[in-house]
Amino acid sequence: MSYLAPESPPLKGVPMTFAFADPIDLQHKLFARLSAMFASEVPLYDRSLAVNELVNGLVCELMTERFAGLRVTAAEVTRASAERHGAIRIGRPDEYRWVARFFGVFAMEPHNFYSMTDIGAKSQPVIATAFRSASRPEHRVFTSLLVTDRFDSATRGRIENALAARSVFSARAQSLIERCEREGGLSSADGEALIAEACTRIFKWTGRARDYQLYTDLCAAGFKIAADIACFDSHHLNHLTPNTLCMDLYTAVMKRCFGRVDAQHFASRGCEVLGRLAATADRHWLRLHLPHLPAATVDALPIVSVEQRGIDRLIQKLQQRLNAPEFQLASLKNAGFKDFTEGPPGGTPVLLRQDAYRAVAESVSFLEADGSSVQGEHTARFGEIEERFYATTPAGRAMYDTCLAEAERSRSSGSSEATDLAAYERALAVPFARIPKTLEELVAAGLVHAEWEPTAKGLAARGTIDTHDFVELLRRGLVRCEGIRYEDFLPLSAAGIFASNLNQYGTRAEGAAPRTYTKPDLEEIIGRPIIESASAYAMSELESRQRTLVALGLAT
Ligand code: OOG
Ligand code: NI
Repeated sequence: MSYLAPESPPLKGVPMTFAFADPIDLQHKLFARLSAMFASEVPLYDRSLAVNELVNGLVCELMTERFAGLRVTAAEVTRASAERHGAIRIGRPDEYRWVARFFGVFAMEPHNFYSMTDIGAKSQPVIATAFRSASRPEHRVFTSLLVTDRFDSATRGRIENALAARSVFSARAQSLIERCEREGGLSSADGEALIAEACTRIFKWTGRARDYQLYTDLCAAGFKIAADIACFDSHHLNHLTPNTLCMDLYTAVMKRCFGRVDAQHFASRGCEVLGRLAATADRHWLRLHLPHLPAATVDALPIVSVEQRGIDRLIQKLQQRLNAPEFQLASLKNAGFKDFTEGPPGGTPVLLRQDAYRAVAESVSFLEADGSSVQGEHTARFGEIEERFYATTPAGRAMYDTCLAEAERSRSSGSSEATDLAAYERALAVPFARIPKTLEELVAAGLVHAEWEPTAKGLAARGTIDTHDFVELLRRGLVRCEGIRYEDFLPLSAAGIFASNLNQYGTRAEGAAPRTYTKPDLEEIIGRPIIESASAYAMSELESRQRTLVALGLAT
């Protein structure tokens, strides 16, 4: 797909009209290439993609049993599995601005300001935003910036010194970005050239670092995150996180692949998880997880109850597939899987759930100032997975935060869930019981955002409707709604992930007077405004309500 540049000024030597590549197409190419790059760098990631696609395929198969007449093609499973987010950590503000300009070429704008500096025990010396498209958010990159004033002045000086030496964006990459900004787009060839810069230089893991002494000093002082940034010479991807259609099944499969649970234990967990999904997945679940399915198609599908036999058969099929050599992850170097999933418990469809296999030690060659090199190891890159649910309203978010805090409190009061998954899930379910489990209830309680539209029945009743209340309109079948998917991040979940793979719970500020960073500080560094996604979700809901009222003759 391509479109003509709007009123491009005729440039010398450039044809009067020329086609720019569609930035969203370029974005898909960029992420497919980055994923291939990361898969060749990290064997476990490559295998986890295969696990994810296998699990997603099985979930879709379950859905074809639950929704009579539903068909999901292999290509659709691949597409649902290809959505992903990345995470990178940047050292200098000027580098950060280049990264923002780079993502601008791919129609990815900064969304939300996250400060990890003030979140209690889990704090890290970074601030961040996430780059994604506002309207087609299939790929995102959580991009952190190290804030060096959190360190004592000697350490700060050493970090800044190390960072000053590197240049991650080549002159070629810079000029392609400048051309895109100047001309309003890039040709396919230039887009390809910039993607090549990304995959061969900017985000590539080189296995090379500098200054072993600084590296070991930073790690010993508890600043692993700073070591991960300051001693390396690229913005290497920390992780690339695919999207799962069923978190609990994915984690169960991964634990089996790592040899942490045996086939029998897996079978019972698998049946439990699939049984729960088979019993609860409604049309909203389907639209949320497979958004390419048109609403009218989904509405026309009769829901049938799936028998236990059907579930057992699916799990048996999965077990057979998992015997293939490519799923024997225990034979690869690994550090196992996290014990528990971050976020709400399964079946509470708000925000997002995340989990991960732990970071593996990778060998690194440190180049010293005298030209010699030292062999070392670095443990930072891990394998995250996520499942996305509905965007909360401010009231929903407050309730989520309260539930999570309560869950944390009961966890730290020493109950026995250390490694017992069943006990952990029971304990987590208690505080979260007050969050409803279906979209209709969540919407009625004002906890999540939805997009509204009139039904045929509503349009037929135009002129006779006596209420503006959407919950009542919904009850009467005059309108329908679809939950808005949460496309952003959660600092506490992120902090849990940082903590588990840095093997370090958090870091204290040691700077004399560490400042508080705000959104305008990061906007100044980036040179463009950061979009507040909470307002964007609220605005889409409001606009859909207004359109619906007009269509029903209740507003003009
Ligand atoms: C980023 C952590 C944030 C997430 O999924 O919440 C993140 C990092 O580890 O650099 O990726
Ligand atoms: Ni992540």
